[in-house]
Amino acid sequence: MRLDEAASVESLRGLQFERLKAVLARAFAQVPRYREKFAAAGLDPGDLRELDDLGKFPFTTKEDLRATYPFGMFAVPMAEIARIHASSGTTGKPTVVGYTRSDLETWAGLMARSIRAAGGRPGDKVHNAYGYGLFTGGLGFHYGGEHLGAAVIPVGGGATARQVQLIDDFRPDILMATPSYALTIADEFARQGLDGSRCSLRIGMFGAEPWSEFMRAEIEARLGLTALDHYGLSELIGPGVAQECADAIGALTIWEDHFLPEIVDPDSGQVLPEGEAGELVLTTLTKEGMPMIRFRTRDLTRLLPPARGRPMRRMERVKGRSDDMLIVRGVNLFPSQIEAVLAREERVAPHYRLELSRPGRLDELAVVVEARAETEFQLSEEIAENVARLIKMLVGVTARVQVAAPGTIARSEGKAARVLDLRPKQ
Ligand code: DLL
Repeated sequence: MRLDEAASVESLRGLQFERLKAVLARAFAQVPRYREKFAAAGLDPGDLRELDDLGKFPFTTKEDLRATYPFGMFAVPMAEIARIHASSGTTGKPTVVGYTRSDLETWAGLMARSIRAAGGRPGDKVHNAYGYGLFTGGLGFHYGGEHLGAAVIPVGGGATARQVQLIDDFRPDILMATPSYALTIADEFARQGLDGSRCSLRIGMFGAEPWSEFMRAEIEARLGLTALDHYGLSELIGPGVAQECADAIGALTIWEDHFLPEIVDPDSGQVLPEGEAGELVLTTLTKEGMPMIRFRTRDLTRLLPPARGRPMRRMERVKGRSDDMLIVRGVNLFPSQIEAVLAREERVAPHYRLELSRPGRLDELAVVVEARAETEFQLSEEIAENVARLIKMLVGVTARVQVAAPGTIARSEGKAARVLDLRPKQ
């Protein structure tokens, strides 16, 4: 059964239930790890009598993938696996994911749907600056563009001067990149003496890392395009889970016919009522190669009602990951909160670095932020004081702020690394 976009909520829930029953049965029958975990919880797939029963089933975490490394979560024989991707974890072994041929088709279809929802059309030229290789971003967007009937330019990440030259010469309509790399490209336009805001790009599809309205405004102004958010993760499929649609800006529509979302309390794991903020938990409804049951994403967001005339719920922009949360002298802090504060000081650019140290007994937070090119150097002290005051007032932590010269903070070519935690490990 397929679902058209204007289907009712009831038919969507019906489809989800049918698919969920099948995926639980497949996971139980084919993956020993699921069988053991279900059994330990005293459950089998027959205990799913309605959608809400999913909450009784155990979570899957990165730990499960690590314990079964590399292929233990696959639900089909290797002969049926058509592609393997991996994401480099910050600790230990990478996370490995496998796709059947039919999974690859589903994925391309979801990416084509995302590009169309962003305003892309067959015949558009897309400049794909997501990294190709084991990372899911490059190939995920690539096949989605082809599936839609667009002309895909497989540039990949890096060699930024050449990216600008290609955009200038090939005149693409859509840019696909991490938001931090889109800013790096915008800077390179300026460095080459070109006006990025007059380039050919119409739409940007940005994701793979948290970003903010501040960055959206900056990217839109400097590249003259509409910047839309795209969310996904390797364990579930890669990119292709949720897309901010051009006609429903402000939240991302979750492709709920393929992924079932829940929001849980990150500490207790309790399912939270709709609308409350917490950790996103996702279940794949159609993946064959590697079904994921109640995967703890660690991403913090909330579920919102569907946009008018659509059945699929939306999610708020991801504010950060529960494991990215910094605790500075007991105060919880997300890098995105600092980014939001920087938006209030117009003399600084959205390039920053947070450095945490503990010279004595207490944590110290240093915020290094870049001045805009037109900011006068003599003002840096005054700007630093103002930013420190705003951080204290709005976030509640004391920070030492340093305003650096334009272009001095390392630029990203993929996912930005903005936090340097130099505190001794406990
Ligand atoms: O980053 C897949 C992807 C590629 C998504 C290209 C969007 C565009 P991973 O490398 O496994 O997969 O990283 C997944 O990145 O759990 C989030 O923490 C973060 N993330 C992804 N998209 C967003 C977003 C890809 N739009 C992890 N906003 C996820 C905030 C995001 N964080």
